[in-house]
Amino acid sequence: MALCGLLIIIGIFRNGIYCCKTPNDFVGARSRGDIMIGGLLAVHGRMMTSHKGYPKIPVIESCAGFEIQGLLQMLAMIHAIETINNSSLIPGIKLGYEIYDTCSETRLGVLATMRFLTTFNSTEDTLKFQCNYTDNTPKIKAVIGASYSEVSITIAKMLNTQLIPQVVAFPKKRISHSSSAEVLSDKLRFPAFLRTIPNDAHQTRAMAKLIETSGWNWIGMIVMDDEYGRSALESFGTQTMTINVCIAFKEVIPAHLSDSTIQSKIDETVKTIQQETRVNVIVAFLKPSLLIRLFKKVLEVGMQKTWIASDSWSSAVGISSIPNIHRIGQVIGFIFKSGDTSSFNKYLRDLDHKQFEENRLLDQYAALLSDCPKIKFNELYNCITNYSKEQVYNIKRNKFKTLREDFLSAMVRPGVVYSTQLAVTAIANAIRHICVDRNCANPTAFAPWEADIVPGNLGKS
Ligand SMILES: *[C@@H]1O[C@H](CO)[C@@H](O)[C@H](O)[C@H]1NC(C)=O
Ligand SMILES: *[C@@H]1O[C@H](CO)[C@@H](O)[C@H](O)[C@H]1NC(C)=O
Ligand SMILES: *[C@@H]1O[C@H](CO)[C@@H](O)[C@H](O)[C@H]1NC(C)=O
Ligand SMILES: *[C@@H]1O[C@H](CO)[C@@H](O)[C@H](O)[C@H]1NC(C)=O
Ligand SMILES: CC(=O)N[C@H]1CO[C@H](CO)[C@@H](O)[C@@H]1O
Repeated sequence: MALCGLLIIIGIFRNGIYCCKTPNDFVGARSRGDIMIGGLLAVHGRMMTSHKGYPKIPVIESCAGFEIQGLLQMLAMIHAIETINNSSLIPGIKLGYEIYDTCSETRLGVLATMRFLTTFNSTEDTLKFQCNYTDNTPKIKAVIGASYSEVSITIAKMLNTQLIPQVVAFPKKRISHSSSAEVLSDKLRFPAFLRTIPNDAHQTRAMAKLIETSGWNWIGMIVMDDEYGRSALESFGTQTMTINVCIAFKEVIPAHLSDSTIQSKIDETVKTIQQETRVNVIVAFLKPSLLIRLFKKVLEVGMQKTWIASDSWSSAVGISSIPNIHRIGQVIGFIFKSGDTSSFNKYLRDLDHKQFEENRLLDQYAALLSDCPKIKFNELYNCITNYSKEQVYNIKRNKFKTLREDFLSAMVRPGVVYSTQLAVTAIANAIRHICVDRNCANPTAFAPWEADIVPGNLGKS
């Protein structure tokens, strides 16, 4: 599909960007198996039409804003499935997967779900209308996703038509929809729904507990201006209401790196910290790239504080490698409890495009990487997510040599990996249970609704 690159350039001047020519172009990653698991992940931040507000014609366009965390979650899902295949958990059965990128949009989530509901192995994607789906065999037996709750809720309603189990691993939040996430806990409306989330409230509660037991009663808070930061602000505010703590300042820093006011906002924040001399403890919910800039300024003015790190930066290599970083004072980091992710890290180190039957998302990443010859991780990160690079879509596999496994490893958030592993394991255990007395190599051996998925050991911070 080298032609596609050309089409894109022409496309920009015409109606938009379409690189999904056949339904299979829409698949993010696939490996065939006896039992297929669907995945709906946000590997891009948005669709191209989002600039212009709304789509004008009903086609699937390319997506923009590549998200490394989404890619890593996809790899974690694949790794977990391969691990189960290689183990003796479900003897004689190969689990397969079909993963789609929702580009963080409901519309693509719905389209992918329509495909999940089509009949297994049908050559044309036929979606059957029936009065009784008891014996139906759709393409997949269970779905992992979606990342955003508004997408999850919509697809949950579609999957419910056949009572297909859905497990959400590590959802992302948009603040305006934060309450809707609770809706999904409603078993009556969402009977086949399960989550393996370390709820964010666990983290803010743990922080509040630390602050209370340490007797710190003046603290400051810095968050970024997105759903992650704002929901932390809200949740932390609620947690501290019951304890004797005063939040002296709440600074909000723009989340988008293209925002030209970031540096002045950071300078202002550092000034506020200097002026609030009573405050020695600062809680920060920011992404690593913003903290790097903040800490450089803190080092410049030379002050020492106690910093409480959220999961977004507590294990970021880019921060711990800032020269003289120890001079900022003490850092206490929180991460979500996670199982052993060393096997995933090893998997990343040995990653190779060729090992995959079909993985467009990894190919896209490799293509973006080849255009970003940056050394420093945060520069590489910015370059890859940079919106101007969105033109890369269908590219020739194996054309690009490196996957920068070191960079991928540095970006791993153990909580995301762990909850994805839990989601896959919960599904696999339900399948194992069913397959004890049936020949599951036959896809009609059981219907999705028969899988009784129960949560395993859920993570907490
Ligand atoms: C599964 O086994 C294959 C073949 O032995 C190996 O190449 C692969 O790395 C294994 N995958 C995992 C996740 O253990
Ligand atoms: C699914 O389709 C493939 C290719 O058409 C075929 O080889 C395979 O046997 C089919 N599987 C089932 C279970 O029908
Ligand atoms: C639905 O189909 C199943 C299997 O064919 C059958 O056992 C069941 O009685 C049907 N239910 C209704 C309400 O028709
Ligand atoms: C994004 O790309 C544009 C054009 O290639 C460049 O000018 C800009 O500096 C880049 N932004 C980031 C954050 O890397
Ligand atoms: C037992 C079995 O089928 N194992 C397979 C699981 O999946 C991986 C990756 O797709 C294969 O390499 C294994 O052979």
